[in-house]
Formats: sequence, structure tokens, C-alpha cells
Amino acid sequence: MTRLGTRTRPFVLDGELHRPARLTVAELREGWDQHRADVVFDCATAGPQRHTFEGPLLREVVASAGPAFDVRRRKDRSRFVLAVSGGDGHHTVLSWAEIDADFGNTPVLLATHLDGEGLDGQGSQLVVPSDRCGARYVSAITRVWFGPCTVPE
Ligand SMILES: Nc1nc2c(c(=O)[nH]1)N[C@H]1C(S)=C(S)[C@@H](COP(=O)(O)O)O[C@H]1N2
Ligand SMILES: [Mo]
Repeated sequence: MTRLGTRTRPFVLDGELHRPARLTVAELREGWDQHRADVVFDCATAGPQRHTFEGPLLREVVASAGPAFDVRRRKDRSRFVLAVSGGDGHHTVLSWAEIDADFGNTPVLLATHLDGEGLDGQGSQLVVPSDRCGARYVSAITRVWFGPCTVPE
């Protein structure tokens, strides 16, 4: 049965990657180990929210796309950032070092399920379990951009 409003459109994973990709929620579910996160985050307007998410680790999905850094050098990896965009234009950034196992090692997810329901219709949602505030839980993800952060001279 086809549900109205079902959004099977993939999001774009691009930037400084050897293998940029377009990924649907179904592909996120099938291609990587699924992790579970029971989280509480605070919204400035709606108060505390409690949810259970499941999905692959963001770092594993990006690693599969071939980040254009020297994987052996922590110092090189520490220069990179990710920008995650939602369907409504809300976007947020995180550093690669936050999610790299040699640095912050935060288990950030690209959710495939929210409270047991598949996100195939809405699109994936970013899950940042270490954040107290909900602003980086970007929903209906349309793009994940990865690249070096350059500082003006
Ligand atoms: N695409 C998108 N994602 C978003 C937002 C938004 O405006 N657009 N708001 C963020 C904020 S401020 C919060 S607190 C949470 C709200 O999550 P909830 O819908 O589970 O309450 O979503 C986050 N994700
Ligand atoms: Mo919020």
C-alpha cells in the first residue's frame, strides 16, 4: 500500500568525498549496523522531549563515502566539518572530531526509526545524544555536506 506523503526521496551526501552518494532511509537501514539511542533533549519552545531512535552511525555512513582526508593522521581529520540540512532549510554543523572515535567519539545517528516508526516517509533525522538542546536533531534531512573548515587569512 502506498501511503500519501511518503517521501522515499534520498538525501544527498556530498562534499570532499571520493564516493558521494544519494541515500534513502531504506538504504540507511540495510547498509550499516543499526544502533539504538534513548534520548532526552530540551526544546526552547516545547520543553523536554524523550524519544527512542535507531539508525546507523553518521561516521560509518560518511566513512563509506570515502572522506578526502588522510585517515592515518588524526591532525588532518581534525580539520573537517559536516553540515546537515533539513527539508525546511534549518541546518546545523558538527565537527568530524565530535564523532571520530579518536576524539569526541559521540554516537551521532542518522535515524531510520523514531519511537519504533520508520522514517521512510519523513526522511532521516540527525540524533546527537550528547546535546542538551534539540536544535541539532535536524529532521527530514535533505543533505549532508562534508569538507574541511577553512579559516580566512
Ligand atoms: N528540519 C528541522 N529539524 C529540526 C528543527 C527545525 O526547525 N527544522 N528544529 C529543531 C529543534 S529546535 C528541536 S527542539 C527539535 C524538536 O524535536 P521534536 O519535533 O521531537 O519536538 O527538532 C529540531 N529539528
Ligand atoms: Mo527547539
